[in-house]
This record gives sequence, C-alpha cells and structure tokens, in this order.
Amino acid sequence: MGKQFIIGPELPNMPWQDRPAGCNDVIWRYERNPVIPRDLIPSSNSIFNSAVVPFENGFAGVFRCDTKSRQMEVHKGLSEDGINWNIDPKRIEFICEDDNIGKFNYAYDPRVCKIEDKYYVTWCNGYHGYPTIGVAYTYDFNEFYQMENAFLPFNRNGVLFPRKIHGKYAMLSRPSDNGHTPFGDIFYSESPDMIHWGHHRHVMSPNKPWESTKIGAGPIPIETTEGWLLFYHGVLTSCNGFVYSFGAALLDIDEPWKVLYRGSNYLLSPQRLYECVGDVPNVTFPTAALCDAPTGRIAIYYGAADTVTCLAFAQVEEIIDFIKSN
Ligand code: BMA
Repeated sequence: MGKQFIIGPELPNMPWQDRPAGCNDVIWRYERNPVIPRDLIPSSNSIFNSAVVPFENGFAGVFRCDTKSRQMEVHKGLSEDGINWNIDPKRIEFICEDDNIGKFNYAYDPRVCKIEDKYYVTWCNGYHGYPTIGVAYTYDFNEFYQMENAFLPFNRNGVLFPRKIHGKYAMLSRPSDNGHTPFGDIFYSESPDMIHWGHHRHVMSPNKPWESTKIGAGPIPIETTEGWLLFYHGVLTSCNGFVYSFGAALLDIDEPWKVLYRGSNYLLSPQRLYECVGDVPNVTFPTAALCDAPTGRIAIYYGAADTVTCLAFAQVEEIIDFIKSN
C-alpha cells in the first residue's frame, strides 16, 4: 500500500469490485448495475439520485423515490452491504414545528452528510412551489427533524462539507431557476448555526464542452491530503436535450471556494443502456460516495436516466492523478 490520500476512517465493508480486466478507465461501473431497480417499493416509478452513508454496522440512505403519480419524494432505507436495500415504502415525514417550512410540497435529489453526532439531509425542497435547499437532521434514520431552508428559491444541489471549516458549517449549492435551468455555477456558503447562511463565494463555472451548460456538486466532498475531492455533474446541451456526465476537481482545504485542480475530461458519461434509456435519457448523476481511507477505495452512487441507482468504483490516487494531469 502506498501513500494514504484520504483523510478519514476505514470502511472495510464498503461495496467494492476490482477494475475489470481490459478496462483502462479511471472509474469503472459495478458489473451488476443497476443496484436499485425502479420498482423496489410498490409505489415507485423510479429510484435514483440517492444518498448513502455508513451507519451502525452497515449503511443507511435517503432515496429519491418518484411515485407512480410522478410526485417527487424522499424515503429512508437500510442495508447491510450497501448493495441490497430495504427502502421504506412510505416517504419521510419530516418533523417540523413551523408549518410554513414543514408543509410538504416536493423533495428530490437528497444528500446525507454526517457532521459530529448528526446525519444532515439536504435536498431540493419545494417551498411554495419553488425549489430551494431543504435541511433536516436525524440521529437514527427513523425521525428526521426539518430545519430552515438554507437559501431563498431558486436553488438546487445543496451539498454540505463533512466538518466545520474555520468553525463554520459549509455548503456548496447551485442557484437556478424554476425550470430545467439552462445555466449554473457552483457557489460556496457558510453558516455559524446551520440556519443563517452567508459569506457566499463563487467556486466554479461551466468550462469544457462536456459541462458547457451547467455544473452542480455531487457527493459530499472527500477530504484528502491534496484538497477536498469534489465529484460534480456537468451538463451539455445536444440537439436532443441535456446530457449529464460527471467529473472531479480538488478544492483548497481551508478556502474551498478556491479550485486547485480540475479534470478537463469527464470521468463517466451516459454510455450503458441503463444510463441512456429511461424516464430522462442520457443522465449519470452522482449524489453519494463511500470511501475506505487506508486502501483509497471509493464507491460512487449515481442515478442513471432518472430511473435507477447505480454504483461505480475508483481508487483515490488514480482520481487525483486524473484531475492533476487532465
Ligand atoms: C435536474 C434534476 C435531477 C435530474 C436531472 C436530469 O434538473 O431534476 O434530479 O436527474 O435534472 O433530468
């Protein structure tokens, strides 16, 4: 084993599959993708863009389950191995004292981030019909307490950092519009209390052709010796609509709005049938990552074609090389 790059705990039971023989890609797909079919629970039209974290001796998650009436909901789930999931057939009913905030509208694209003793959930939350960043926390993946929305509409892809930075909570987000936003940069904000957010900083704009329309943060950033490792989705507009791929960048550890390095190519783009055919064709959308610090293994959960949930694998030192040399 070489130099350790990931700063964090070990996770020897994380899902893993070695790179297949003959594959030269930096990231490789799980051969039994998709791991979660669209109809795992009776009510679901699709299960995708979902968040997974280590929990107790296994894993827990918050899943985007769109219903057969095409309502966007989030559901909790548990798994022993991160691959076979028990997802609650009922949506999460957030506990909230303030009806103005807690009135359910729609919820999608959750991320889960453990900070100190709480698991925070952020998601795209319909507030009076407009998308913004909802925030809740849980200790046990049973009861979820909803807090203030982090931002005014319109905003999506709110992604927390896994520890305070200079004593403040930190979050990436992507200001947007009320539709299928044809623009989008990643911004950084911080908060002393997880309620009031400010100190907004621009992080990065769309750059290369594969991400020329918009970009948005994906999984919770991974702390490494080389900076925060951020996987992010990038969208191009083809003659046939949006195409969602994903790539990676390294952000400064102390001032994460500063981009140290950014890969110029995508890491993974919609190429397999399950990524190209579904409710929204040509979408690979990463929303969670598990990693084992001593071995540098990373497992990335991504939604495919807005229909199913998939896994891909990578080695941190190869990702870092890719970002720096690309
Ligand atoms: C975005 C979000 C994502 C979705 C993507 C592609 O605006 O709605 O949930 O995966 O579009 O449809």
